[in-house]
Amino acid sequence: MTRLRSLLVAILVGSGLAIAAQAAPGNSLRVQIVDERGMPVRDAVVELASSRSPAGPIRFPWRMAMAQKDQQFVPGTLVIARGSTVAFPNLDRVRHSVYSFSKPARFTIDLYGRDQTRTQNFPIAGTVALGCNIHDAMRGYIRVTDTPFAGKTDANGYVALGNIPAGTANLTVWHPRLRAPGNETSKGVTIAAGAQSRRLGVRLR
Ligand SMILES: [Cu+2]
Repeated sequence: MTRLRSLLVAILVGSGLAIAAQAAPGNSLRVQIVDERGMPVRDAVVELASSRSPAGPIRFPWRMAMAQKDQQFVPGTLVIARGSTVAFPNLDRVRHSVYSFSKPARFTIDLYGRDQTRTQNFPIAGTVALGCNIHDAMRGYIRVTDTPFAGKTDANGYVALGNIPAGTANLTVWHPRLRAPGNETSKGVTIAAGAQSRRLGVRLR
């Protein structure tokens, strides 16, 4: 009797897990970007576009901010959803400006000082290269995306995309030094159920 009861409990627990797994498929894709020599590429933006993407506003867990610190744009490369407003806090003692000549967002924010901030909205998807009128070496990039399945690679070239729909999708990789039109390359991928990983080679300048 005890054995029967434990068997019943095992069946109930097992079916419960199966139902939970069906309700939240949790397909994930871990991508590593490497260059021609097999070295990891850091700060590459990876976007997965699927026709089965969920509707509604896209929210990323990181801050929609590009600071100016030690005469650099920080974090240097920022992924945002189309329509987002980005803050540009100046954390330096010197004054900075922000400008872009890029097609998705041509704008100039005049010089502003320490502990001041300015904001800019980005209604068009694409790549926005940032500069400062005073410091020519300052370079920053905002990648404005239309998909919730996006991120940038870490120091080891890895990025993880979670809760992605199974089926066919398009994977785009962008990096400021990627040797391709628009500094980006795309390929079709098929997303299976569960966790999967891919390693993609790119050519850099
Ligand atoms: Cu500056």
